Amino acid sequence: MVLPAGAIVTTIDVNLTLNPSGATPAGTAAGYRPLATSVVRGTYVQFANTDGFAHTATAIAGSTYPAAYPFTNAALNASGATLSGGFSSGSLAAGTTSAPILADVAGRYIYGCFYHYGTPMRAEIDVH
Ligand SMILES: [Cu+2]
Repeated sequence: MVLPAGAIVTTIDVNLTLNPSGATPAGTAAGYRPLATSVVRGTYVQFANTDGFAHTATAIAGSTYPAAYPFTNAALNASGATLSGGFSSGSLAAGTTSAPILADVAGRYIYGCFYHYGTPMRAEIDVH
């Protein structure tokens, strides 16, 4: 994906080994840093896996973390160019970074990891 000139990209760190867990408006979260990322509408987010093993960052419907496991195997494939349209980083190998995703509509977007949702590897993006 080629970003427009002057595009602002916020990188969310993906690391279940090092990033602390904590409370967020959507519930208890872990594995991403920040656990609640605030971005301005019209900017982009991307996910950088700095861990030693694979993760995903995959959209979850709703605005609080569901108790039941929310993903299908589709999470393992990269999809989605906008937060509002749903997205997945796909399976991000250690040391890799996802495609940028446009923060197109204000709101709270929750997401989590296909492999470690129960850890609880999940977080939120708040678009203003
Ligand atoms: Cu994970």
